[in-house]
Formats: sequence, structure tokens, C-alpha cells
Amino acid sequence: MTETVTYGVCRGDCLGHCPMRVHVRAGHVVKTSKLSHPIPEFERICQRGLTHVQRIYAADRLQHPLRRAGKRGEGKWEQITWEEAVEEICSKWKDYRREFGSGSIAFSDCAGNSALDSRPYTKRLFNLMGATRIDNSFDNSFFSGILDTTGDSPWSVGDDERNLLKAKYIFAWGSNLTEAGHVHYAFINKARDLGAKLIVIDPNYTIAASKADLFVPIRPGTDAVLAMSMLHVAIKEKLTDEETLGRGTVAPFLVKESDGKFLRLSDLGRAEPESEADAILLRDREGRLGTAEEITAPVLRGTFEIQGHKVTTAYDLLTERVQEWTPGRAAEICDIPAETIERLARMYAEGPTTLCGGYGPDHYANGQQFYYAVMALVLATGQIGKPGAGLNGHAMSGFLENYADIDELIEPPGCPERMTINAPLVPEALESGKYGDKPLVIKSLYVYDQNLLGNQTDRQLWLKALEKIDLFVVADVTMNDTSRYADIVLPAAHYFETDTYDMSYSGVAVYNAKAVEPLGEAKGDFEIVNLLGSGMGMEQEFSLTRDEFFRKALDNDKARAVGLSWDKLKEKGYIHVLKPETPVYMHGAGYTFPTPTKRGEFYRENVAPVADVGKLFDKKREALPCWNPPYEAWLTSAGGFPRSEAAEKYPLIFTSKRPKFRVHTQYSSNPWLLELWKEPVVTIHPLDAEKRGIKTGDTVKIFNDRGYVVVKAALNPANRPGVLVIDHGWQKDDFIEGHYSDLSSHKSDVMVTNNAFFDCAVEVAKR
Ligand SMILES: Nc1nc2c(c(=O)[nH]1)N[C@H]1C(S)=C(S)[C@@H](COP(=O)(O)OP(=O)(O)OC[C@H]3O[C@@H](n4cnc5c(=O)[nH]c(N)nc54)[C@H](O)[C@@H]3O)O[C@H]1N2
Ligand SMILES: Nc1nc2c(c(=O)[nH]1)N[C@H]1C(S)=C(S)[C@@H](COP(=O)(O)OP(=O)(O)OC[C@H]3O[C@@H](n4cnc5c(=O)[nH]c(N)nc54)[C@H](O)[C@@H]3O)O[C@H]1N2
Ligand code: SF4
Ligand SMILES: [Mo]
Repeated sequence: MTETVTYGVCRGDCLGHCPMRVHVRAGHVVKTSKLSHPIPEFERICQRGLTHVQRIYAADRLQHPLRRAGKRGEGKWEQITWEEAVEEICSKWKDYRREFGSGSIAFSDCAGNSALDSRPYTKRLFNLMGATRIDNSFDNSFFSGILDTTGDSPWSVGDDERNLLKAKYIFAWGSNLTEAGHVHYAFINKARDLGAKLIVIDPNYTIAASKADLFVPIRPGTDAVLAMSMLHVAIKEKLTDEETLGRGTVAPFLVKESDGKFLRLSDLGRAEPESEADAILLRDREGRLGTAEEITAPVLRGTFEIQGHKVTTAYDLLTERVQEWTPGRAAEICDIPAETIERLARMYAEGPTTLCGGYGPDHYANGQQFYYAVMALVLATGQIGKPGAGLNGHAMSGFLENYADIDELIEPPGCPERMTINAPLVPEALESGKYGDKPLVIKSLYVYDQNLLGNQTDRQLWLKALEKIDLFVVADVTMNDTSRYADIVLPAAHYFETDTYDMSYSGVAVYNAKAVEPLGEAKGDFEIVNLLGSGMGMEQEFSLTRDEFFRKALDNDKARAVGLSWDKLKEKGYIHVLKPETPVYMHGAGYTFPTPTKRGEFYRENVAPVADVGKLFDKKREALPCWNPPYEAWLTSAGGFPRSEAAEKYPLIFTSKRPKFRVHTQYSSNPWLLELWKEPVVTIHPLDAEKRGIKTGDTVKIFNDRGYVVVKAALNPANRPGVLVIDHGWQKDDFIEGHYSDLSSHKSDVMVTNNAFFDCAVEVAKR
């Protein structure tokens, strides 16, 4: 039988973005296979990429628009036509808009399909409608800490993986790289062959830890203290990089005691405040003041009186801040010997060191504190923007530079004003009718590219919140925890069933040609949005064909400069757009950063909470790295910080880790992968198990005041005592009873609203 082969890019949220071949026979995808890459190191495909065929033809694949026929979640459906679905949704949306305003329609998305025709194009619809965006609030602590400190470069927050090969030390810090980033780990393996030392900082003895030169078991939720203590040691032992501090960071900027802002020309009456000419001032050894261009050898330390302003250098403030975190004091909090902390600091500063920061620390209510603290360490030791030194692993996102001009497509001129609200705050806001001091009414919620009820924290709270919502619409490829709860389900096409393009690793644009027709009546998000947009009376704005859309998106100077256009891409299949001279370390190269000051900002003069819901915060404290214990996951009174209230009743921490066999809940019904890993299992340290009479294979109930889950248990001495670990990505039907997302809390820090999955105290008992 003849076989045709098209190309595609795998683009769940594992961040691998592997290009692949899609093999088709008689109108059916029969297999996927690896596609050669211009840079051989990037040729790759994994067990999930090889099983797309079983996702496309999965039993839980949605094929027709459905209307709920029973109670929400009951699983009773009536098949309807697309016309009926669109008519019902749009007429209700028009009614809500009339009665409650545009903001009463909300939408939320995340990890399903990052390509332009899915997430960005759907945003165009809701932006034009003036709808409320629900920020999914996954990973916000990670991104806030890194982006606020070193900015958002075209490569997002990291370097090309090849930079790992030049590292002497690789810090896998809160990162489960062998499972959650095995495509990155391949480079770490190579780097180790070349002599790099791997340091793993993790509460649990992970697979990566078993390969490490140094494993540092840390007490959960204390990483910011370790980073600040390492910085303390680096400063004390003069291991910091004065050149980077002076030229590439805010270290020499003079912070006014009065308002915490940097001293500028306007403070001396020499420029209009906030005008372009209002430059930040530096001081040299002779006491001369001037701009960064004028003062080439600024002082990094000192407190001065300048025309009535008492100022101190930002570096002195940082030094003062980490003063209390002596290795001895940090040892108590982090449960790591003081000598190990000193050793870690010396290695980090010696370099070249690459930080592979994971999302473990992100998943606590105090998560962002780690990323601010560790980025201060990175900057002060100058371990960024150089061969072998920088950020990598999950921080690497070369594909985000996708050469497309989409800002105006997503947000055409004239879009009404809209609110963005953070998911963990939504259930309570719906209950009270207020988001901060703003009124909030949501009558309809549209979820796509996200399995909200599988992946948000505190599922029971969400289920209750949904009772306030009259029309819940879900567009998804599969019948999952979320689509099951919808009032109307729209069947989305798998991406190999659509004509699209994506940037694969590292800088290869791939034409993802439609390999087969969408299954049943499924449609790509692009087509769904065009239908809904027209239904809302915006035929003009939603009349583009896919070809026209992509041609327009790639018709720009950035794309032209690298020889990329939609037509060329369709003709060639894939185009390697990165130039050979493109450096493999983009972030911080040449001492410049894409931040407002163009410098690494370990001091934040305009610090403010990400979600401004009127909560009070201490500006002086938050402007620099700081730490407080996690909200629930604080089981001891180490360092004099009293044990959390929740831990009085629930003395274990409930966490999860990514398994190799799925990306979040995607692939979770895939028969080949289920053969390898068939059910959720909670691992428990033998000491914790013994106390509760639990043995491997027992069925156990994990519970707290919010909910419970019943699963099989396995004893594992690799767990840190006190920590339970379950694989991430299972859904309601996979658990014996309950749901693991019923356990987690929606609480997060005032500064960054984030889903804190691991900041969760529980108890476990044999059933
Ligand atoms: N317990 C626990 N929960 C967690 C985490 C954890 O560590 N522990 N991690 C969290 C993190 S960091 C993240 S990023 C989130 C991810 O959370 P989600 O974004 O909810 O992740 P997925 O389960 O991958 O859901 C993506 C959905 O998009 C659908 N989809 C795929 N392609 C398309 C498409 O083209 N169109 C449409 N409309 N839909 C499509 C998929 O079928 C799938 O249902 O999970 C979070 N949840
Ligand atoms: N296979 C697979 N790969 C994925 C994904 C997936 O769903 N499946 N999801 C992708 C996404 S969206 C994300 S955000 C990333 C997540 O990437 P990772 O963060 O690497 O993934 P996790 O498996 O959640 O690993 C968290 C690690 O943090 C550790 N940890 C827990 N608490 C602490 C702590 O207090 N301190 C420290 N230092 N470590 C701690 C855990 O033991 C674990 O090793 O993975 C991406 N890659
Ligand atoms: S799941 Fe990730 S690593 Fe595997 S093929 Fe897809 S993009 Fe690559
Ligand atoms: Mo994530």
C-alpha cells in the first residue's frame, strides 16, 4: 500500500518540540517517526512522540459536538450539529453580554497546543469580545522570578542546550530532568562525559540524583534560603564577579532610602521626572555622579548623602539582606550541613556553572522567593551569558522565537478593555462576586488547551465555583476530566489533522501539513474560532483562511531576514532559521539584559504583586530576595519558624512528579503507554509506611480537609521521609476513588499568584 509522509511537530507541553514524520496510508495515520534535523544533536523523538497514532484514534477522542443531557459530569450527552452548538453558545453569550457586560464571558487555556492557530488565534476572538482572561497560573513563580530579574529574551529564559556542553558544574535544582526533560538530560549526559559535575538539589533521591556527583537532599520549600546562603558565602569569600556586577547588574545603582527607588537625574533637578532623559545615576570612587555611559568604574558599595537624598548601592542592600543567612543558620532551615552549603557556593562561583532550575520549588506558596534568590546568586557570581554558564534545562525555550508577527492579529486595534484574573483566586471571587475591589460576574467559561479540572489545584472548590457558571464550554481533543463537566463540548482536531507550522528545537521551522482529515466532525481551533467569531457578528474579523493567516503572520522582517515565509515553508517542509553565528548563550551576553534597566535586576524598585487584589505587602522586604516558610508544607519548627497549622493535623507533604509516559493528562489513555505504567501509585518512605502499617501493594487513602484520593502504595526509600510522591497526569477514572487534585490548596503568596501543588499537608492510612 502506498504510504505518504508529512512532517509535524510534537507540541504538548513537555517543551521538547520534536519535529517528526507522520506516515499515512489510506487516509489513516499509521505511525510517527523521527525526522532528521540539520543539527544532529537535536534529532530526537520519545516514547510519547512515537504513540501519536494512539492519541489520534483514542477511544476517548471527541468526534462530534455534544450537549449535556444529564447532570454536569454525569456523562450523558446529546449529539448536536456544529450549527446548533455555535447558535446556542453565541446566543447565550450575546444575552450575558447584554445583561452582565462583556467581562461575564471568560476563557482559559494552557498546555494543549502552542501553535499560532490554536492559542493565539483563540485569544483574538476573546480579546475582540472584551472577555475576561483567566490566567491559568501554572509556573508563575518560576517565570516571575526569572523574567523580573533577567528579562524576556527572544529565547525566553534560557540558552541553547549546546551551552551545557561547556559547563563545568550543572545544578539540577528542583528539576526532575530524566523524566520531565529527558531531551535536555541527553545534553547533560554528554556534558558529564566531557567532565562536567552534576549537582542535584532535591528532597527526593530522583533518577537524576542517582547519576549525580553530588546529591543535596533539601527540606521542601527552603530553596530560597540555600540560594541566599550560597550568596552569603560567595560575598564573604570574595568569589563574586565584580565585572558582571558593575557592568551587567543594578549593583552600582543608588537606592534612595526615602522611597526605595534608584537615584535619577530628576532627583537632582537635572531632568523631567519619568522623561526619557531621566537617567539612573552611578557614583565613582572620586564621588563623581553620572549615567552608566559616563561612569565606567562605579563603586559597588557605600551609603552616601546626595543633595538631601540618603542613598545606598543596591549591592550593599543585597549583601545586607543575605547577612543573616550564614551557612550555620541556613543549615537549620534547609537540613543541609553548613560545609555542604560552602562547597556548593564555591563550585557555583568557580563556574562555568549552568543552572537547570526546575519547577519543584515553584510548586510551594513561597515559590517565587527561590527564583528571585537564585537569580541574585547567578548574577552576583557572573554565571550567565558565557560559554557553559547560564540557564538551561526547562528554562530553555528557543522555539518561542517563532518569527511570526502576531501581536496585531491577537489584539487588533480597538479591542475593548478587559480583565485578567488568576485561576487560584477565581473560585473565591465567584463566590464573593468580587475580584479585589472590582465586581466579578462570570456567566460563561470557555476552556480549551487545558484540562482544568485535572490540573488546577483544589478541584472541589472549582466544582463548586462552576455552579455559578451558566454555560461551560470546553473545546478539547478528548473526553477528559474537564470536557466531562461541560455543558457543550466542541471536538478539536489533533494537530496532525491541521495545516499549521511550529518552531521545533533548535530553530527549525517545520511545516506541519495536514496529514489526514480531522476525525469525525472535529475541527481545528482556528476553524472553531472562525465559526464562533462569525456567530458573534464579526464575520469580517474571522474570515481569514489558514493559508491567509499564516502568510500574514510570517510576512515580516524578522522572518524575511532568516529566509522564512509561509509559501517557502510549504514548499520546503522545514527551514533551519538559526544562523550558524547565533550564539548558544543569548541571555545576558555582553552584560546586557532585556529588562527596563537593561541590567540584571536583583533589586526591584517597582516591586508589586502580580495579581493586584488589594492585599498589603512589604515593599522594602519584597524588593530583594527573602524567605518565609511554605504555607502548609512546613512540618517542623526548624530555625524557630513554628510548624504550620495544617501540619498539626496532617504531618505529610503531598507532591507529584512527571512520569515519562504522559505530558500532564495528555497520552493518559494511550494503550501502549499504559502497558508500561498502568495505574497511579503513591510512593512513601519506609519509615512513614511502617508507622502506619502500610506495605507495598496496599490500597491507601490520602486525605485532608479538602478531599481525598484512594490509590495503591509502594514503599520507596528514595522519598524524603515525610514526603509522598504520586505521578502527575492521572485523571478521575484512574484513581480507585477521589482525585489527587482534591487535596491541593489554592493558596499562594501575596506577591505571585501561583498554583502551589506541593504546598499541601495530608495524612495517609491503609484502607
Ligand atoms: N498535581 C499536579 N498538577 C499539576 C502539576 C503538578 O506538578 N502536579 N503541574 C501543573 C503544570 S506546571 C501545568 S503547566 C499544568 C498543565 O495543565 P493543562 O494545560 O491542563 O495540561 P494537559 O493535561 O496537557 O491539558 C491540555 C489539554 O489540551 C488538549 N489539547 C491538545 N491539543 C489541543 C488543540 O489543538 N486544541 C484544543 N482545544 N485542545 C487541545 C489536550 O487534549 C488536553 O486535554 O498542569 C498543572 N497541574
Ligand atoms: N514527561 C513529562 N515532561 C514534562 C511535563 C509532563 O507533564 N510530563 N510537563 C512539563 C511542564 S509544563 C513542566 S512545568 C515541567 C516540570 O518540570 P520538573 O519541575 O522538573 O518536574 P517535576 O516532575 O514536577 O519535578 C519536580 C522536582 O522537584 C522536586 N521537588 C519537590 N519539592 C522540592 C523542593 O522544595 N525543593 C527542591 N529543590 N526540589 C523539590 C521533586 O522531587 C522533583 O524531582 O516539566 C515539563 N516536562
Ligand atoms: S513528547 Fe516531548 S520529547 Fe516526546 S516527542 Fe513529543 S515533544 Fe519530543
Ligand atoms: Mo508547567
